[in-house]
Amino acid sequence: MKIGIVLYPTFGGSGVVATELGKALAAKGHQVHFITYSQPVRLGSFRENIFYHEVSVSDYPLFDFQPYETELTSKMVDVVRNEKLDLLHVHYAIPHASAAFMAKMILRSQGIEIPFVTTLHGTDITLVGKDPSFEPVITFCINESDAVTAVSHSLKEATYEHFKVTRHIDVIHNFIVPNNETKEGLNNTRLKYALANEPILCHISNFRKVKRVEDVIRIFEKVNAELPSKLIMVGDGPERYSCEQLARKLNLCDKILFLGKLRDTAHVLEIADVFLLPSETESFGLAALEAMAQSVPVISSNTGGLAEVNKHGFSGFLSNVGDVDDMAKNAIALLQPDQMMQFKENALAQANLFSLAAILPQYEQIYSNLVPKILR
Ligand code: GMT
Repeated sequence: MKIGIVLYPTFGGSGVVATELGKALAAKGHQVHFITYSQPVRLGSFRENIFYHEVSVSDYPLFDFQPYETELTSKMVDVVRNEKLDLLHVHYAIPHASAAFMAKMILRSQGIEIPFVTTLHGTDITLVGKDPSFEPVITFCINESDAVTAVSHSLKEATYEHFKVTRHIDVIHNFIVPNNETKEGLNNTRLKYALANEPILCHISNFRKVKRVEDVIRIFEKVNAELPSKLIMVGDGPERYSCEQLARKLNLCDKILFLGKLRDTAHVLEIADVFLLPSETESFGLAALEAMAQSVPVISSNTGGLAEVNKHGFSGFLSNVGDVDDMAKNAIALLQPDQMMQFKENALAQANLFSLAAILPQYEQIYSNLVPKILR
């Protein structure tokens, strides 16, 4: 099948899922055309069956705001027509689903029928999408998509709750990509970041308000007071500065490392003992799943879809949003030597439920329902 994938190319979870999905589809023999404004962070090097079409946004002086959605729509029309795509799969509703609808209508006027699948990732519904100014467009595009998927049951429910959506939504969870690298030299790397007996706590995000990164520091302060440890912070965003200031104020600078953005987080996770994700809302929590896939148990809030990923008392613990005391208490409990190995094993077992092998056929099934003649 020839599939166009429209995505945000950044470090955000929706871009990661879309890119890894495209790579996996290409490895299975589908032809995949990524359409976005810069090269997706996780795309990596040259691979068979993968094509990348860049949307360039013109800088015409008349516009105070460049019309990205229009340029994206034109690029979708061009790629569908010239590469003879069978289907478009757009990740994140705004503005990808509305651009896909417009592209579909333009192509129909030219005698080309193209179905499009919309995957809802979270903030397009829970934060941005709830803004009343977006509501009519989002509702319309979801209802007009040929298929819609949400990354958790919780997100599906939130979509029905906040929008006048009447159509069916399939739930397809985020997934992990198998990592076959050997973990040689792990102890040496670990010793560069922490003393032999010091646990390493870790947080990875885009440092937006929704991630409650200051809670990460507060939790760490409490854990460190009882169990001397280290905290590794990965990522960057609007809240990083205030977070660094808090670390200085609490006199924890020699205990907390801010590494900034990393393309590949697996190597950091390999040396971590606990992953902290105290988000205000989280439709799924791909970062938590990626941690568990490296055998790192998760201390998280119990919001959104996190309970579908992190199992309380098994792969980690869940607490109410903002309850840093409970999160610290739970982190200390699972860092006890008699508990830690079990939680690490459980975390990996839980992550394996979301394997690529289990999730990929669910997307392929949706595609084949829309483009039956290709697969049958
Ligand atoms: O986490 C973010 O802020 C990025 C955001 C995105 O859209 O790129 O992530 C969302 O999509 C991920 C992939 O489906 C989910 O795993 C994240 O939970 C979700 N983020 C939120 O709901 C805050």
